[in-house]
Amino acid sequence: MKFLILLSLLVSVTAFANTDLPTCKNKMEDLQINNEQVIEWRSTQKPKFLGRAFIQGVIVSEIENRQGHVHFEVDLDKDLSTTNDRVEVIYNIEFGNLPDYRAGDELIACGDFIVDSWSPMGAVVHWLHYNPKVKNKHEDGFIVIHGELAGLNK
Ligand SMILES: [Ca+2]
Repeated sequence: MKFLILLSLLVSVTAFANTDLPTCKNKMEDLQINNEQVIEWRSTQKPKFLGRAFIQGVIVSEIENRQGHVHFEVDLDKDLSTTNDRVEVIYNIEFGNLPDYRAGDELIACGDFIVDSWSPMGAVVHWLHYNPKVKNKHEDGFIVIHGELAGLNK
């Protein structure tokens, strides 16, 4: 009986987390969270490599906040003692304000991944917003911080 209660709790938590998220598209495919793929790209791909990222991690710190762009250091395995799984996440506030945030908050991001030797983390996830251009095809992205969605304000 205890097991069943625990199981139903787990199922409801998981369902809540998934139903609230918009779909993260990669061409025709619906992406699932791909932290492991992103961590592998980060360590194996060359600068300027491009991929599609749907990540879930925790905010370590705000690296900078200027010219309308907020830069986060995000840890993808949520173990703050390891740093080889971190990426820089950049959000343009032109596409909607972020909720209040602080270190330790959960951050989910759907956008473009790029290996970037200028980044302190060596890798960036950006383009976390809808596509403002009709002619230029690009998948929509978004950002979610402790459950609050941003990036899709049109
Ligand atoms: Ca870590």
